[in-house]
Amino acid sequence: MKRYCFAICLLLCSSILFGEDGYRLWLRYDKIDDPTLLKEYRTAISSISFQGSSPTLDVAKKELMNGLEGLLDKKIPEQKILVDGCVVVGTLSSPFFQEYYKNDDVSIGREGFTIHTAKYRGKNITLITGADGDAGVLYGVFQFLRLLQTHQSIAKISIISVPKIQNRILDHWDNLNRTVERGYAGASIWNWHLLPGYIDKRYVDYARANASIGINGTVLTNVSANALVLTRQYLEKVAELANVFRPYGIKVYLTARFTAPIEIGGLKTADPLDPAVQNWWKQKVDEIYTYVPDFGGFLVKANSEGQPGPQTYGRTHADGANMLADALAPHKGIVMWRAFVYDVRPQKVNENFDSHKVDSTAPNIAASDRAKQAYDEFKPLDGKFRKNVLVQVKNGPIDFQPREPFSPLFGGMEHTPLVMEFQITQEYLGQATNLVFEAPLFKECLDADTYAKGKGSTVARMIDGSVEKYPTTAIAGVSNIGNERNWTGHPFGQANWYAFGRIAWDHDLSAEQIADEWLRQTFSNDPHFVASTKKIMLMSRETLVSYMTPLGLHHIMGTGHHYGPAPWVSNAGRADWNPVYYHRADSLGIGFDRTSNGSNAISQYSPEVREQWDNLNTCNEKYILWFHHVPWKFKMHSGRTLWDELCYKYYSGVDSVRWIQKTWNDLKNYVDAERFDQVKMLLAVQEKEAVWWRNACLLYFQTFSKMPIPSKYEKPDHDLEYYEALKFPYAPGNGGL
Ligand code: GCV
Repeated sequence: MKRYCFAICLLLCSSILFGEDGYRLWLRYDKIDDPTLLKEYRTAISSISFQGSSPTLDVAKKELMNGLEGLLDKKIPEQKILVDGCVVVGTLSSPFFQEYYKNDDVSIGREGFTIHTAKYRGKNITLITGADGDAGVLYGVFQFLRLLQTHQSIAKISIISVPKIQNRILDHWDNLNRTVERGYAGASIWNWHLLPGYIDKRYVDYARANASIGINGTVLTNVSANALVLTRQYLEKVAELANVFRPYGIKVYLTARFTAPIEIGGLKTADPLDPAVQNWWKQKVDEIYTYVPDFGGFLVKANSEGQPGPQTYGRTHADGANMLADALAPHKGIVMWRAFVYDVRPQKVNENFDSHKVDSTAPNIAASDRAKQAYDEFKPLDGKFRKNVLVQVKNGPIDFQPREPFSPLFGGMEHTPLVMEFQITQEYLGQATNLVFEAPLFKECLDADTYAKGKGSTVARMIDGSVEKYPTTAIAGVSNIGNERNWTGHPFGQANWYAFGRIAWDHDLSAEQIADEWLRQTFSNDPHFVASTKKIMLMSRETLVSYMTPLGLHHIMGTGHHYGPAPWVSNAGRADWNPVYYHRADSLGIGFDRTSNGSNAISQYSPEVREQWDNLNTCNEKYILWFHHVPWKFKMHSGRTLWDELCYKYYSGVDSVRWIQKTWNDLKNYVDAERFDQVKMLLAVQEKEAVWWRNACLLYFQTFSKMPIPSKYEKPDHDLEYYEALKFPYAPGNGGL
């Protein structure tokens, strides 16, 4: 009896310990549940042989051994001599691979890898080879484990994989007090107070997860920066994190507050042309490198949303960036200088702008276009930056909206390498309650053709150095990670972290493939489960666009916290913080006229793009209200009037959420209870929020269109006043504001 109770206790404890709480992300390494495949894998993998040792090779070995032990449910021994089924792993320069490849030219760059099967000296073996920096080996190991986790055949492998972009970086908007700006997954994972003495196991798992998808850089701190992180007290903490990440091929970067020389350096100015300021930064950078010898460099938000910058001293963004670049250059560090600027300085305004006949119902709006400012400020600086400066540009011209056209800067800066900045955290995409798979959003932007150097000059090719050869290329994603047990709050938020890494490595991967591999590793390889859930993921972004901001609408969310709809807001601190500024609904129509008759933002694009979007009849309808002020009765491609189309979109968005809910419910038997219930509850919240967005927006826009919501649709269950009165004083994500 005693023994029986003990066994039950053990069973309970192990299920508590290893419950599917999401902590293991996509690196679960559970036993292969297909007996035939398990047998095949066990035959093909009998032992491993690591050629050499280094901190990176050692973590690669540990990962491979742990992974194989879990997946194959048996310990795989190390072997010194070559036997059938041996997995031989090492860098190209190791004696084994030198001899194996002899004079072959293996082009895998600095971080690439190859995996292939071969018959060598009479033995059937698998070879995983990386470039000499070692990280390639680690990436190869993770790819090999991915093949097993996604149930691929490993009988004949022939893979060469080289990242298309050099620096693949997560940007944390984490503050030193552990709040996370636009973070919805708990507190910051960096426990600054306990560092440097206490190394949370999560730091290692963070590094493993990033390395598994090829992320090789992390900006630890918020772009709205705190100079304290540059003090010795904090640099000691930063150094410890860098030590944890180094074996995983991950470099640490920091955000530089422009006025740090004043705030922590005791200087009277932060003017970038002042020699004392330049010297201060030089010494500060030298000091940082004594703590972190492979420090990556700085990310800077300057003269934007209250952050100080060179313009504060009458200097340009180039003056500011170059000063930091000069300090970093001797150490091979880089500056990522953000183009997300919309300062209060007066802007050039097209005389015709706002001249469309607005009537008295039109809200009072400023005659400017925030969508133009980044280009207007940075285009004249093209070619004026040092070689180690990259300008970091958000994917769209405004601010990570559910849908934006690509930023015109991607086609406009011929002489300056650009960093693509995506937002993984779902500030405007339902935060941590909505299931939204972002790969389609990333791909839509990267695959868009800028025509800057003729057809095929896609955004991806403009940043990856294939159109212009740049010494450095980079892509960044604003992290959605927090200290919640499952890292991202919503279990499907993990897919966006995963998708960012995979796309940063290879922007030619399809959203479908990424969803497929993430699902297989994170949940199950069951074909029915994978097919159904993949469908959910692939439709989820378009679904959200439909119930939030269809047809090119944008920036109509709640003020400050950005939670929920608030298209009626017209009293925010600046004109361009107001939703009414962006949708411009009046009795004649709705949408922001950015054509040549309007703000002329369209002029910032290449002629081929301009031609398409400038004309109301040829403009892709997904951007129509981004570029045009469209009459309510305008006939859309569907044959519906604009107003009816808007109703159709909002209603179909809600219908799709309901379809997703139903599809998920039918998958109960395929998913562990914990994550099934979590997602089910969150989908119920999402459905409510979708209905809220739909009703609030349609009721508000109806006050201008004066047209009925077609009777076939369910009626909004509240009136507009009800929605306008809703308040959310403690909505999350506002940390740092
Ligand atoms: C870090 C948006 C967000 C801000 C963020 C800013 C930026 O405006 O709402 O929270 O600040 O973008 O990217 O700098």
